[in-house]
Amino acid sequence: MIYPSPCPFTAPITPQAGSRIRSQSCLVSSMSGSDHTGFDLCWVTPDPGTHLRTSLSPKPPSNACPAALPPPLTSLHFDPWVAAGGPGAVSGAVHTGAAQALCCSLLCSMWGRMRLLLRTAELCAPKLPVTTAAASSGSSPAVPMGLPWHPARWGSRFHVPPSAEAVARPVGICSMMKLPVQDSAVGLDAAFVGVPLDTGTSNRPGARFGPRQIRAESSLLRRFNGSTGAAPFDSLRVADIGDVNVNPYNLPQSCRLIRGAFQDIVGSGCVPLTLGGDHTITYPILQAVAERHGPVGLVHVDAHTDTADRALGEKIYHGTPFRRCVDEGLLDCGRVVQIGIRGSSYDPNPYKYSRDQGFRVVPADECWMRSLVPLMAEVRQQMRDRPVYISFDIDGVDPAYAPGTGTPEVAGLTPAQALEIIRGCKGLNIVGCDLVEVAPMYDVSGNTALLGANLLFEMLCVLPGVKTM
Ligand SMILES: [Mn+2]
Repeated sequence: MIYPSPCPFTAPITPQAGSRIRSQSCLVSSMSGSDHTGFDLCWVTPDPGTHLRTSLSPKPPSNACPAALPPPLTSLHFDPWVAAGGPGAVSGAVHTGAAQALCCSLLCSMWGRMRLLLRTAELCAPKLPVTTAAASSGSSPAVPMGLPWHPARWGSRFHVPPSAEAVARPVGICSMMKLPVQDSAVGLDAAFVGVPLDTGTSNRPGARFGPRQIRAESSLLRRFNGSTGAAPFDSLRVADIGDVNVNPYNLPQSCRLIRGAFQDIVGSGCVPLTLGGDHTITYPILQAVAERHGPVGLVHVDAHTDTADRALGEKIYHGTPFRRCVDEGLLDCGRVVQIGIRGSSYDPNPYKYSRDQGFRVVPADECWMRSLVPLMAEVRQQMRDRPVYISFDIDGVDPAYAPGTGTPEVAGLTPAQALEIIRGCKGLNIVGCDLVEVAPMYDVSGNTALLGANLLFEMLCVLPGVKTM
């Protein structure tokens, strides 16, 4: 519901501005630096189910307010669905397409006015049913322009990404596939979760921004996998559960935080699909996964084996996760395959450690100009029906396709081979997946993050229980 200009900030904004500004808004604090008035808001958009309660409500930690923000640009939108449906957690809701309106003093001074308007919004919120045609066809319901939308299931029993036939692509909170955001994995079969940590990076940093960029590019993804027929959102309850609150100043502590977060996720019976982050994060994730499932098989796609013992005296960084996993007995070593390995090395026999553990190492040059479908048939035999984890380092793919990463190596896999690998995992007992090492700033095209988003969707499509239409 769009109110006619209750404030003087009415200049139009471009459709793309919203997600970009949201991405940058992590820098903004909760308190106005000038009058120290707190606010308690939830940023919402009027599309179904995509509201974000956890990141800004209740009050986020605060320090300074940015000194100067560009001029605010938008009119106010109120979403009566959130106002009516979530007043316990959210005392009000406001959508501004522009986080310039996050200019704290502006919000603080406007808050009384907003509350008044929200009460009005609650009173006049209409109920919009999903149409019968939509429920039977799976297509999007017709939604009258200018009215708020209720959280429709788009014909499924579960959460479904909104179709761009009814909700414009740039509309909505920037969650993975614009799925609803929840603050825990309870009740979910699978969850997208970000781990924005890159303190373990050895070369170019930046993977801490991977989750945000992957989410942004994922707005292009649609609900069905047209190639395989997979219908994950008609099969599983899926949501985005936000990010692990890592400490970029303290890598060991971050590992403990990640382990704890994933103990909760897998403990609730949910399969995590993780948006990295550098590859360090797979070590604490596998600690939590193995705690529940026992030593797991591993399908590991990467340019590097990530089995170094230490660097500069440190045993934890993004070159060591699988050595640490072996040390702690987290892997069923006869059921580990490493695909796409290549590049120069410090050791004349760089795969010796892996092979001594019983891993199968498939160097990239054995994959060149071949279909990997036969390889994956062998991998399925190797994995049998026991628990398997998929860890996909985007640098396994050639830097021509995925330049946005920290340690690129030439002559890697193609995106088509990456799809063959993941689709070849269908039928395996997959208990978790990650997609790591996307560092968006080295790829102005966004293609690396777009590929990462697609690979995560493909992982979702091969999870146990996903039906084929
Ligand atoms: Mn790696």
